[in-house]
Amino acid sequence: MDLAAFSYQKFVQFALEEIQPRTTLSPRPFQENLKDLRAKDGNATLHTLSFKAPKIRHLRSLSIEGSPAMQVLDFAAFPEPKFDIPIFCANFFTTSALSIIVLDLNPLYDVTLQSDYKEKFYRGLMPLYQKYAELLPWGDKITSESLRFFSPIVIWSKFSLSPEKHDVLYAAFKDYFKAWLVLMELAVEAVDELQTVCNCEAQHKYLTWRAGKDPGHLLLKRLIGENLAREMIRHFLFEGVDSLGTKSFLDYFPEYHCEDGSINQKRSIIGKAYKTRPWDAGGEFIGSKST
Ligand code: BLA
Repeated sequence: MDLAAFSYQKFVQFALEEIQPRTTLSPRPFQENLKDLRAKDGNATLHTLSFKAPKIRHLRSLSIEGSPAMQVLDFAAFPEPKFDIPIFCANFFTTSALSIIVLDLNPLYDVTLQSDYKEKFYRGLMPLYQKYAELLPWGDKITSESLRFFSPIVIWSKFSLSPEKHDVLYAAFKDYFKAWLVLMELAVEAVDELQTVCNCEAQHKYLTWRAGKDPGHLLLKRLIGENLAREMIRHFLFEGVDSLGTKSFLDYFPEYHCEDGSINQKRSIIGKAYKTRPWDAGGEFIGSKST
């Protein structure tokens, strides 16, 4: 597919139009130097948007329109910690040869361990994933480190983009975002202060993981340079990583500890991967790892 005619902008447009009647979005100020950027190669452009709302701590979007043919969307919505709603996550990396797709309502709590959280948010949403199971099939091996941040409805897929696939992905994005909006609208504030503390830590753990290990970092560094990429990651994409909690990457993920005290550069330490979808149609975890 010719990527020149293709863009993720309409995904972002849809999300903003859909959310506006449902809450009050206000722009969230962020560093001037992270606003719309041009990559060092002079070709790719980066577009950023950032908002907050009463139940949403941070709704932000980074889209990259690149050359040679590359399109990226990293769109996420992080709830206020008083609400235990999942994190909306649309993460699409597309070149003319391959698209790598993660679309999910990322759980705050590991659903393989906390079945109450899974029941609360995902049981009713299983038909949503089933709608796309065949059209956007499991994208082969995914590390167990990433999997623990995914829900039973995750769309994890890899394919070479065609106009048909693009339409399916757009439909899936719309459905998933609408489903997330319903959860957001229904959410009631935690009455228990301890619940808020737990939600806050869970979100901080997620931000710490992605600020430390997101697979896009290398390319981002290549596009805008090491320093700006670091600022983009910590002050924009995963903003909150330095303020929502005080634990460090190694506090949450001690298995990455190197003898000299540094963080192991590898993305996966456990070295296990899920080659097939590890949940059944009802959302039960059925495992089946491969190394
Ligand atoms: C690849 N991005 C990936 C992969 C995943 C994700 C699973 C496949 C490689 C892997 O399994 O590690 C996304 N991983 C996630 C998400 C979570 C997670 C969303 O654990 C959530 C918990 N991606 C971006 C941006 C860029 C980008 C901004 O968000 C580029 C600027 C690129 N993603 C990107 C690239 C790859 C990738 C280049 C392939 C790189 C590789 O596999 O090493």
